[in-house]
Amino acid sequence: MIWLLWRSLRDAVIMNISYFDVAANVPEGIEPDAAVVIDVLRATTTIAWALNNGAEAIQTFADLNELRQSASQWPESKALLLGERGGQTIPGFDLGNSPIAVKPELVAGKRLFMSTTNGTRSLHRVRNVSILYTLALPNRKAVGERLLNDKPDQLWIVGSGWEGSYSLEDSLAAGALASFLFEQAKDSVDEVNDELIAALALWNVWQADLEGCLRKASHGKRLAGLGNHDADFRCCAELDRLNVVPKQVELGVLCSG
Ligand code: 3SL
Repeated sequence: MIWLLWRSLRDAVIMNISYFDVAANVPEGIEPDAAVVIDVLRATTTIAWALNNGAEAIQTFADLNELRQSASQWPESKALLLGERGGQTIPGFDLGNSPIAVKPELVAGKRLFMSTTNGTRSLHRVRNVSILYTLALPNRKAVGERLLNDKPDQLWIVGSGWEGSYSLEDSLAAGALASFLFEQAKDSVDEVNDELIAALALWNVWQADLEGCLRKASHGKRLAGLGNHDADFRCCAELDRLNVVPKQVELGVLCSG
């Protein structure tokens, strides 16, 4: 009887979802119960694939000197430096920020020390939230299912954008996640802000052509201008392919959890 009462109370909890398109728009002075950070092109897609392919953990940094200092304390054979500035591999780093480069034979068992232009900034902004995941289109369902299980009262979805500006692709993925949560548990979720309603509308328009949306986005055009990124676009647009849930396990450290 008590068990049934507890279960119905638990199921009645409403997950209040807000979307913030860039780190600068995340409110100051309050914390949600859970946050999900998105950088579809390409940091959180790379994180999902690296953990899926056996990386031990991904440690993220905004500052390159701090990154090099931390990596130097790790056994060299177990560390890889990964990242980009302006979409290009950072000089001296092992890998750029491409999800197709984090192959199992390179990353399995390794700690990846990562810095990117925008994605790591958003992660840094919500690093104190007690449940923190990263999401891309390939692991949308896996993260969605985890959230349905966690049942946070307040959930913030945080996009990365480009240098402080809105990005179409992160908002598309925010809409993809929200749409999944509404489909699975429509009486237990609620949209708190207009940004989330707009993200859902964007998802409804583009869900049949995800790669088209990524290519239309200004950062998609920027990447295409840097050279052939066809394989990256295909990989970043692949919905629900991976079962991995990147979770922050200590400040700045993401593991498959
Ligand atoms: O801005 C970021 O964090 C990156 O994902 C950008 S890029 O796609 O690697 O250029």
